[in-house]
Amino acid sequence: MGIPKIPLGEWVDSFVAWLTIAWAGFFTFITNVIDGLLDIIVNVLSVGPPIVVILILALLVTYTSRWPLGIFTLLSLLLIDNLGYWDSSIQTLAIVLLSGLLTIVIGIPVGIWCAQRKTVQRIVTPILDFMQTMPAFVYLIPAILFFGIGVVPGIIASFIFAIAPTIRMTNLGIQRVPEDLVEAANAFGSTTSQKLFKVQLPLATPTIMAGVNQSIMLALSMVVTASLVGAPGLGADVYRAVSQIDVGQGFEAGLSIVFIAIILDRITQNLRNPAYGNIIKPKIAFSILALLVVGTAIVTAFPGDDAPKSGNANEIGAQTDYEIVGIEPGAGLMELTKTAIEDYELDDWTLLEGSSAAMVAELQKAYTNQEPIIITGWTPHWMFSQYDLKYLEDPKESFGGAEDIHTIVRKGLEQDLPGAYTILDQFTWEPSDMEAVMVDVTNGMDPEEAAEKWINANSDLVSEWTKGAQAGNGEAVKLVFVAWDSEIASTYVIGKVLEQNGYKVTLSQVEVGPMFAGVANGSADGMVGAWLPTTHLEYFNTYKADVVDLGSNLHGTKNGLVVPKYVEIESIEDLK
Ligand code: PBE
Repeated sequence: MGIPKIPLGEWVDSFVAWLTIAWAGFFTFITNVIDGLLDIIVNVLSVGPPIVVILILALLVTYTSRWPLGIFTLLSLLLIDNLGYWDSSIQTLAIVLLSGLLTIVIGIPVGIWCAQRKTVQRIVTPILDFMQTMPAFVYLIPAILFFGIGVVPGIIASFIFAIAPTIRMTNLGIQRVPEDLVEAANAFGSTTSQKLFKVQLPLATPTIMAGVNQSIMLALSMVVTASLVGAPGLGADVYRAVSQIDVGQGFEAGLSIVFIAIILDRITQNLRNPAYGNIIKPKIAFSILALLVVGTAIVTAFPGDDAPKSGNANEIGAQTDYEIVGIEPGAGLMELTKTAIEDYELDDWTLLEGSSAAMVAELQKAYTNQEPIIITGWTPHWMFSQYDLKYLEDPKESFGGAEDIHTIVRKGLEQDLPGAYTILDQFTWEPSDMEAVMVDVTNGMDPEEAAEKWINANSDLVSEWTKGAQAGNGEAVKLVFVAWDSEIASTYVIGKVLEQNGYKVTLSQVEVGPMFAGVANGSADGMVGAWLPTTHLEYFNTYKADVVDLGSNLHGTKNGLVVPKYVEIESIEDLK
């Protein structure tokens, strides 16, 4: 008899669920503060034409780190602007600066406290180890529930991930202050705070700054991860490039991140001893900079003509911040939504990029609080049985009509594994079948178990798929899928059926572009999630010469904008 599984995951789940509800007010407050601060930074950075900020940054780098680096800054930022990544760069810079600021404001005091009290250090050190080694992705999950999707959970996750070096190095720097200096300060009768501010901190500053520098670099390394929950900027550009296999865009956005990293690194490293500090006193230089920043912040905070968007009081727009909650940037549904935004001239609206899971979390949160929300949705999906939802009417048919989901396999599969090929070819089911699996998975059943349960309950249908197929002998079959709830269901079911027929099946979860590319280049044997003729048309056209289309496995899907029934609009036209 084994020891039953400790329900650790469930405990964490219920704790987070409790926090989400009990602390809702607190989280809203934090969200507003961070959003507000970020807005200020973005406003300051995007005041005037890009060249102004570029010149100021170049001057700042020149001042701290000599002129060659200043020229490098000038050229690299001009290149970023030329490539079209300036706006994204500002977003990224703002996110990193804000996470950096938070790590300084919170990290340095905690570090000082650790240095002063051994007990505190003993408690904080293992917490820091935990925070740094727990994969940063994990923080995103509760962060979405607490702060919604967008930039705030990204900043919080970056902050948690990045704060450790600042705390550690502050602690270390203060402890490393030579004992005799501290004793001398004691002998002169200094108070604790005199000792701290006049002796310990000044001597520890280089070490502390090294910690801050590391924290900022770590925050920058989080930008791609943060884009999974909807944080905008260069990270989102990279994520989109991966999702769509756009090598060029990936390189350009990645290069921009590298430039920004170099610039931030040099500035923070040399802040204390500016290269030209003897020409202009650091106090004067940084006072000018601070005045400039604060001045711009104040000016931009009171824009004289804050005209309401589109001139009329669009209620639903105001309530949802003119945001439509999207999914993976590469999803066909995202392209369709962009088309819809154009067709209906919804110029004020933004489509948030993130993931299907983040979208569902956001829906769940809004639904619990009965708040308005607009999401990109599709059928078959379990959310329609879990919540009272409706599609917004689409009189312009931007989202197209009902579609089929196709099975697509690699070239040569028919010759190599005729049995597996036949099963994949004969696989076909109804939306209601798919939904049954999806509901079980949502309610916490393991997808494999849910697939098995459905197969056992539908053996007649399954035997039609396997009819005439020669059984396998342990040959490997690799299926690829995207973590859309619909595709999780179909892929696990067909995977299980193949397994029951003697194949050794692996399921790989990938992004949309890689799903098609993987089958086209033969690194995967097949997939059952190609939505045609509309949603995945572009991917299909790109790869159709290198794949075999086995036709439809399900008919009657739907894409569109979805809202809870309590939201009082009926049509996409009402968003205008
Ligand atoms: N979906 C579900 C996918 C296809 C399957 C609608 C989110 C997409 O938009 O690409």
